[in-house]
Amino acid sequence: MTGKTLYPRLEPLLAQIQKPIQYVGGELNSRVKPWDDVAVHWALMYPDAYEVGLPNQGLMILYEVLNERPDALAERTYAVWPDLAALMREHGVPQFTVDGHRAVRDFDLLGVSFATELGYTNLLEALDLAGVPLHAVDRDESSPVVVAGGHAAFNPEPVADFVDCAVLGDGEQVVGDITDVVKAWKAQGRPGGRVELLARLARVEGVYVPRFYAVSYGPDGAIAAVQRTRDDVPARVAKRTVMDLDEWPYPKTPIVPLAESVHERMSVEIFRGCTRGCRFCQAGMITRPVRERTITGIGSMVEQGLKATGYEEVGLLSLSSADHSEIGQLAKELADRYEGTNTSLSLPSTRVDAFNVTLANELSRNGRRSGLTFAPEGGSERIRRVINKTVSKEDLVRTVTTAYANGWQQVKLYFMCGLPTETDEDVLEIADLAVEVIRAGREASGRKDIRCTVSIGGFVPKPHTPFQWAGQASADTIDHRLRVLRQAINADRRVGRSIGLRYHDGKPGVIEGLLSRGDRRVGRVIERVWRDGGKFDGWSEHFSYERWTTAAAEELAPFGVDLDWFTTRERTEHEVLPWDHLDSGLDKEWLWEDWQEALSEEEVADCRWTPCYDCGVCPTMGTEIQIGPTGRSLLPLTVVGR
Ligand code: B12
Ligand code: SF4
Repeated sequence: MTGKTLYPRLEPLLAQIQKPIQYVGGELNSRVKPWDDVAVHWALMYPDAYEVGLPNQGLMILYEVLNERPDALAERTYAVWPDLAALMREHGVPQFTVDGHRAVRDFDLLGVSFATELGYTNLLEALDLAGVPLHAVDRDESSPVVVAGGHAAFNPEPVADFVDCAVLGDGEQVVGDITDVVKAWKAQGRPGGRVELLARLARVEGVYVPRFYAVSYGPDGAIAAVQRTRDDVPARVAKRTVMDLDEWPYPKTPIVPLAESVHERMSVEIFRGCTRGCRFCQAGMITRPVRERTITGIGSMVEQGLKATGYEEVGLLSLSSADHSEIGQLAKELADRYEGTNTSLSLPSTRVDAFNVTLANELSRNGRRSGLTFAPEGGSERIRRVINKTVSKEDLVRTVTTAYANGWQQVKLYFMCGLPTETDEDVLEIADLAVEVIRAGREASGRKDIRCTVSIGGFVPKPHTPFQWAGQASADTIDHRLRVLRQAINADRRVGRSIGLRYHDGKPGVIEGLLSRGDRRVGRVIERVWRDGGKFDGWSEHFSYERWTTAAAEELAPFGVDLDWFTTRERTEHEVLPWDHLDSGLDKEWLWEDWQEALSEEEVADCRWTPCYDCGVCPTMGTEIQIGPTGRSLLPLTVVGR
């Protein structure tokens, strides 16, 4: 019987593993609906451990949207740690959902959220544990339709062999459309089998079915063409965009994790999209245009969410939260409303801007002023012009100093290393900056115990950004620059001991680069790595660079390409990119111009406040920038439990 609980078989295994709590389900606000009451069953997977996957905002939204439908149910599944996976294989227990502990292979659909490409091997592991054939073409009607979504799905080509569909863009509406198609096909007695179902899904806006598109390659190894193999599917697949966020106030009842997780607070997304135009930022590019939630909408989500969860901290999230047109008023009114209660408010990392310190001060009225995070991203003013994140050194030091003077003890600064055109000197300026920040901060605050943490990530060029043509810096280059930076920071011990340096070596970034800009040929590398034992590639203790380089060398050789070809090679203007048939709305010509402007260190403005500069998104997608101020207010205030 499908949909039956596996818990009696799973429970004895839980006693033998670490952190069993993550597999038991039953969290506050989680749901288990009766299997036979609904027509369509979704399993939703975040392909990483529970502690990372549970707080994922995207899946939490889809879980609720689907479970609100009377004709559908959705349950969650996460990547299983190797200790339990081994026992599951030994005892024949398949991949299961944590809600009803039902077998994933019993569901009609398996939706997988790819926020990062490093989750690909975990998809293969889950499919194998589930007893679902790895390759989409080998699946029959008894297997769920595997649907990829999330930002990485904007280039799903490396996993094209393993997924049945990829969904581009916002998921709130499209999951409903997919549910309708599956429901109708089942009610009609499954006409035409799996292929007909996939053909119907391929006609849903935003849904890409890779098997209906054939890729050919030229003698230089680059793609010659991507052509559809059926007339009834679109030549290019366009992304979905939800235009009125107030109509989608999800999650209304966020799930509260049972075990420790990376994000133990409630999150309210205050707007979606970003037009700041940071050239490295895929999230900003593919989620255009900006769509704000109104201040009243945010107020009621905060209130309802706190009531539903019992959380005492609310994060006001977006890609650049201080840019909400009414953020000042919002911060003040929320701080007023929750003053004297246990509820604290926070913003995620912000741009370097004195206004943001004022905002953080306002929001922290109820809490401690422990840490503030800024993301200048580039060490020198020159490189910040290249990436279009312009802030002068003086402004940066002034802003951070203001934070220390206002009682913040710890400031975290995010940077990237390996950016296009970068030299050692650009990276060494990070050390100068950090030293100056500490010196000025000590002076302004009169304290010696202030700290600055410099956190550095290797830059990975991403599809649908102006840097999609860039050659990625090699692991050796990254490691060399990090080494000279560390030496420079440690050069002056009196200041250096107040500066923390956090970084990863350059190797995982190279593999992320392969998976980000790869094409279908990279699928063989992923499969080989998984067969050789690779999984949890986002975790340094599980990641093996050698496993990836060996697999890449062997699996790509027959095609005459290699790891460098996909990563450190700069692309030419007219090369067919693996994702050209997937439409994020951005004009390829505009992206190229922006890439050229990056190289000549020219900046581009934010179209929220300046005239449209024709990136292409709004006319192509029928969307528009949607910002306030609305002039509305959060008032009247509700007094909440003091
Ligand atoms: C903005 C952002 C943040 C912001 C805000 C988070 C937020 N809004 O949820 C802040 C700064 C707070 C943040 C913090 C952290 N983040 Co963060 N964050 C992001 C980022 C850039 C975008 C997330 C986002 O906008 N979410 C908004 C939701 C609504 O959008 P969404 O998830 O894309 O989902 C929509 C669609 O994509 C689609 N969709 C998604 N999945 C699916 C699946 C199907 C089947 C379908 C049909 C549709 C669909 O529908 C959804 C609704 O429209 C992602 C990278 C990325 N590419 O997604 C990293 C990312 C998720 N973060 C990451 C990390 C590590 C963190 C931190 C742990 C960092 C830290 N050490 O503190 C914390 C923890 C926060 C947490 N886990 O909740 C990692 C996760 C790594 C992993 N192993 O999976 C990512 C992938 C970045 C990275 N490459 O490393 N983050
Ligand atoms: S089309 Fe114009 S207004 Fe719309 S996101 Fe692009 S630049 Fe901005």
